Amino acid sequence: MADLDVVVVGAGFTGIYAVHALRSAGLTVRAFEAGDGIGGTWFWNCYPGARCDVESKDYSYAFSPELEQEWSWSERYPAQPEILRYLHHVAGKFGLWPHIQLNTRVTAAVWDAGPSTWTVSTDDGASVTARFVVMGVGNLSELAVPDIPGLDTFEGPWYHTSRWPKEGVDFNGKRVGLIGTGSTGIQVAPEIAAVAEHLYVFQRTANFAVPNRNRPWEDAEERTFKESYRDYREQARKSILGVPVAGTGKAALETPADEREQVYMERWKAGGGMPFLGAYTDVMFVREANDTVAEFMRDRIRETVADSEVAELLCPKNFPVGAKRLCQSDDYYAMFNQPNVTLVDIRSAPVESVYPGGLKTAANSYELDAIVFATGFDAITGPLFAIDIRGTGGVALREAWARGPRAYLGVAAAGFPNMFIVTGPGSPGVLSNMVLSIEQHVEWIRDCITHLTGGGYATVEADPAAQETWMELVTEIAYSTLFPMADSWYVGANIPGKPRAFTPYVGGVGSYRERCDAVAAAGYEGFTLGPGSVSTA
Ligand code: NA7
Repeated sequence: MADLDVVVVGAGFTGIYAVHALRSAGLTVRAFEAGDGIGGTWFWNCYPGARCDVESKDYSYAFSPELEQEWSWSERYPAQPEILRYLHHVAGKFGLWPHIQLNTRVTAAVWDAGPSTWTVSTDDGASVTARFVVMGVGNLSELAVPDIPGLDTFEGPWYHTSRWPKEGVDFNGKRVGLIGTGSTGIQVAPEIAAVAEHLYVFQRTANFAVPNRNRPWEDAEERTFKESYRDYREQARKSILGVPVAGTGKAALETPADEREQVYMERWKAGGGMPFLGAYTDVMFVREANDTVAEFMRDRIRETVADSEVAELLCPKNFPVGAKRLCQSDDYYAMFNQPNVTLVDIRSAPVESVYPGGLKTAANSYELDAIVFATGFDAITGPLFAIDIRGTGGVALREAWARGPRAYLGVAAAGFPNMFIVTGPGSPGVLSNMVLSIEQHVEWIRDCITHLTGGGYATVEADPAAQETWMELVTEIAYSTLFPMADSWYVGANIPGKPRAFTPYVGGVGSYRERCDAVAAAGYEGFTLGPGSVSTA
């Protein structure tokens, strides 16, 4: 006997849809959410300038044509508050609030083979049992703050962008140090520079950033687009990254340089990152082809930033475009022309310590009133390891994955029956349009549970051999591309001591969906289904 059919961990895009989809399939469900609001990533990352780098028409649920038609996005790229409003609308429209428990952090999930249930414990001291657990913990929810000597002595406030005070921060007249120049740092920097007396940007690695060309979404444009939304979603489902991208169909290296330059310039003027990665067939496969994009982007930096030394320091040189998340900003590079902004190279002169009045690098000291860490996350595995997950025989997930994460189809780990991971390692997840991938996973999980219940099965577990074969395929595809060729959170390089592993499936969300569907059609090939049934209260 179990209290519930399914416990969902998290109430971001995954948890919200999982509650709806699983309840619609007749299951009893409860989602636990650590925050005091829904939204997951978009609840926590409320720093100024936070904005999605996938267009709003793509970064939205496709499961309900009615929702799709009734909701209006105001901008091409949605800002964090608007995404939250959207998720609130979804939760209200589909009656999900009663099934989401806020302010409750899941601390442990333990499999009990006897009754075939999970016991899920929460930080309020309570626990529930469930037939299934769906991990919707997000890939970027376990924040990383560098261990800098003396940080505890700093007299001013310091912030991590993903735990931004809800009431906001007033940097007016302040000297602010920003550490981190990834997607987040590049978004928050111009916002701080607009008000601060001085902004010091401490850069360890320069990143590529392309313009958003963000703009309001006009009513007429929206109306026309929405007429063919269904067809558009279908194209997205069959695409590589989960967003339809028009490529030239040609190889960059077989295209005359002037023609290539024209294609890149058109894409630069149109804005967005994915059109660059998909412009030519060889961009993410051949370094020399990728270099043509990289050099184009470096030229744009050089023509934007007035001080040539600063411009050169801002030019990424050591990794292919796209191997780190391609950042997007309309004003980051131009910001360095402001007199109140200084770029500090902490690659050549690393940060040594923080002292009460500021920060010291190997070359200089900087008097600061506040420090902002945009230093990212212990990605993908961090949020799962933060929960004491124990599968068959009491084995901890963090032990099972000590040498790197493994999951069959990126959705289920051998040794952890009846536990599903949404957009986990081995799935397109973080290298795709997350909302599209989340929906695909949730629907696959719903269908799997329905199949089990209907077929008189109590358990489903990934076979170790199928899992190994899958992860080998994931690795083989990854290493035929340039995606793993950077020290990024994609490979865990940002966390000291973390085993290096590139686990996203980069073969395309279309082919991934086909593989998942084929596994289901073959009676969940590669999974062992255990007989029995578990009743719920
Ligand atoms: P990222 O992309 O992991 O960026 C983190 C940044 O912080 C990056 O520039 C890092 O430099 C820098 N960093 C991290 N640790 C340190 C230390 N110890 N010292 C100096 N600099 C450091 O995180 P974001 O939040 O920007 O973006 C995460 C994802 O959110 C993004 O990819 C999108 O998918 C949305 P490094 O490059 O490691 O040298």
